[in-house]
Amino acid sequence: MASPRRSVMHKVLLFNPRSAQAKHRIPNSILQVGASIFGKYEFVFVDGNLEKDPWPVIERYLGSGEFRYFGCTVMPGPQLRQAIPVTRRIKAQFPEIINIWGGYFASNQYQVVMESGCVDFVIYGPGDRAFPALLDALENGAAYEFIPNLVWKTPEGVVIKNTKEALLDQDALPPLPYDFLDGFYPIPRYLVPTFLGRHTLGYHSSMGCPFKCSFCAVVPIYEARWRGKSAENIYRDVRYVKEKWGADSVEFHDNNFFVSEKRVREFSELMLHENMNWWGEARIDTMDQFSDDTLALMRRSGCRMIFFGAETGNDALLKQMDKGGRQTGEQILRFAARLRQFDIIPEYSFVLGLPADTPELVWQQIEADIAFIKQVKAVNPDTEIIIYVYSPVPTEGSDLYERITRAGFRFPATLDDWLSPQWESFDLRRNPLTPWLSPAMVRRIQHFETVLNARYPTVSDLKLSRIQRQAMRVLSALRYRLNWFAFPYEIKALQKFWLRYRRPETEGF
Ligand code: B12
Repeated sequence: MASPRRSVMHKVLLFNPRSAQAKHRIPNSILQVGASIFGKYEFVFVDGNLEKDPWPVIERYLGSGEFRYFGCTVMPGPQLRQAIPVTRRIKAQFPEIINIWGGYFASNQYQVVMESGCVDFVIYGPGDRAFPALLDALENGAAYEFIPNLVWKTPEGVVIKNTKEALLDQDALPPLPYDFLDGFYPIPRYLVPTFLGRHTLGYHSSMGCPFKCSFCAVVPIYEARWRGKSAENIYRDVRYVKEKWGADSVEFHDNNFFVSEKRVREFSELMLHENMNWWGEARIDTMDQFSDDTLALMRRSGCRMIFFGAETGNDALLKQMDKGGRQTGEQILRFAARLRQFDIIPEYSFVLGLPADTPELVWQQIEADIAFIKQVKAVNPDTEIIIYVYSPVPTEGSDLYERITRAGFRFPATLDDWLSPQWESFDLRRNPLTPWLSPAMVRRIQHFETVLNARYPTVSDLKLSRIQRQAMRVLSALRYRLNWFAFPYEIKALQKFWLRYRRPETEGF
């Protein structure tokens, strides 16, 4: 196993809590945080996804007396189920250990995290410079008050958020320590079968997003900033994992992989002869500006499917969501048809159940969104549809945030409240604790989704045979045509007992 340089300094444990997913992607968050201290601090990785119970492993490491720092990445939802109890237990059993959290949940909810009494520091946003700077300061007893992207607490208990640093040049970041991770968890275990291939690599090539959609968790952290690695650097990493461990396809986990047409073209050209399928997330209005030539090149280079936040067909709502004022319902439909010509599958995600002034207006919008989704399917039946029930994120200052606060929405007041079953499903965007949505509205959305998914079974479910797909299609045809979605028990029963159907929106990707 390759090992970072020995040092007399204290060691660091980097933990990726379990996410409720059947297939375990490479833990890019702690991989990149590890890169930031590689060669400077000794550290170990613990991946909750690949440990039956991570506690004995963590306890053994921390019990050795060599460690002083516990770094944990946290996104909302299932990861909290391990992140909170493990961090609390460390505080109780190893009070000398300094607990540091990072990632989207820690960044957006830093106040409750810092008030929990078990987390000592939060890095909000990128940790590439902040994390080593914090460790250096703690090792040397130096001041950390001016380290950008750091949240800390005064001895009086006041939570202080330092300034935000500019996004770093992503090509200047240290290389990702794949070989080092491989010494803990063999990389092939992370190369999972997907619609794209048998050994799919998850890769993250850029930070942030240049847009300010008012419902999106990326906005409070990145404030419309974006920086990406060059096409050559991405290609170099992809090739490395392909050559060494047999990756045959790539999922790009960037918030927005397709910000720069130039970068996409360069990358596509490099990938032309690799025989690897790939997938990423984009914006419709941005990609609609791409030339036909670029779209054709992307497809030739292996781009099979692209995820887009379509959100809704209602132009006024799109505007309220701050979708840059450029995306329109007409464009969403036209673009679905355009991608069909290039044999690239659009994966459109919709957010249903946004607040409105009266319950009637909320209902009207839900019905309009359902009708619009059916229109998309009519224009391009291959479009994959992903439906989310709207879950607020703390985008203070946006119209939408004002509106939901007025409607009585509040985030949990303590860290442990996030562990309650209602809040966990809130994070999964299934059962929002949002006062403007009645249970009947949520049911209508969910029942429509069941019928839609049966009428058009997702191509990304590898387990479904042709006959199974056909059975679902036939069973749901009438309901779909007549908009008769209520209580689709016969479809549910078929999915549960015969097909063990996969829900793309909760399993992710
Ligand atoms: C990969 C991923 C997943 C994977 C997790 C795989 C794994 N490793 O275990 C899976 C598919 C399981 C997943 C699930 C969910 N995810 Co997710 N996921 C992502 C995604 C696409 C990439 C995360 C990543 O690897 N980033 C790469 C690293 C390098 O970036 P980073 O995490 O930001 O790390 C940097 C900093 O944050 C910081 N940092 C991070 N961790 C730490 C730790 C320490 C100690 C320090 C110091 C610093 C630090 O430093 C890093 C380097 O600069 C992000 C979006 C994104 N592009 O980041 C969404 C994202 C984090 N997910 C999100 C959500 C909501 C979910 C779900 C809860 C819901 C859903 N339906 O998607 C589900 C949970 C369901 C489940 N089944 O578990 C949201 C979070 C929104 C929010 N409110 O905060 C995001 C932002 C997507 C979005 N735009 O909505 N996800």
